[in-house]
Amino acid sequence: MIPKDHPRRTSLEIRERLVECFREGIVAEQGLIAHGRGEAFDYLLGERTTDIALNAIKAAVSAMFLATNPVISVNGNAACLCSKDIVELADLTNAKLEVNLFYRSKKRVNAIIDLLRKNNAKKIYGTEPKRHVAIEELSSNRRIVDRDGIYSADLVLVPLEDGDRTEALVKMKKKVITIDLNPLSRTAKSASISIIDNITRAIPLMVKFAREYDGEPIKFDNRANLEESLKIMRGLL
Ligand code: PTJ
Repeated sequence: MIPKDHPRRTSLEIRERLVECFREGIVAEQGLIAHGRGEAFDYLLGERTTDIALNAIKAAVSAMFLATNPVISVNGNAACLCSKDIVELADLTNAKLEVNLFYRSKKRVNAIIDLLRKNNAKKIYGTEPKRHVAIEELSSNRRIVDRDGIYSADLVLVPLEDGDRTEALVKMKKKVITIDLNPLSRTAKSASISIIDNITRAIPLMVKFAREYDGEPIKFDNRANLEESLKIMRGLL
């Protein structure tokens, strides 16, 4: 359908994949709209991983290795676009995988679990109601978390997130890493490490860096990271 020589082929293929995942019940309708917002910011970044994002990626991977109980929170868009690499990143960093949805339904949780399993995920948290606990500060469905997963984690990777939960997790004294193309979002501003990049580029790079990581902790200043990312966008404008 998309010509091989189309100059915007990668971007159009990502859209096709999201539509396919929407039809399979993995991505929420709203996930398609959220992606469109992301695309607009990606355009301003020049649709590439900037050096500043690469620094954030390295700091994030190092923090995951150094955490005691890291968890990767998986939503519809993340599962659709990066399941294989998410599972590999979890394996390499010894992180747990937890399905946590804003537009939660049992059907979508199951569709996402199936996709993760197809990509070799073993244990997946967030699926058994008897282990669910609520994050008190939150009123959205994201408040439902696994007591042995996000609830007890010291670090949570939350790609494509809404600001409320990031703020709540930070209040719970957890380190929060996000991947969000919008450096102005509440999520990006409140996270400990914000990777301002497209998840489709960021997660494979996290896997690559995790394979090479030498164990050295990496210092990181998120405020400077966001300012630099905005500067790059302003430059392109
Ligand atoms: O699967 P669910 O039910 O948990 O729902 C997932 C969505 C994404 C619909 C939900 O979390 C949502 O509504 O998110 P928001 O509040 O729209 O925030 C999504 C953020 O991710 C926005 O700041 C977008 O700019 C950003 N974003 C969208 N696509 C990408 C992205 N960031 C990185 N890579 C992308 N491909």
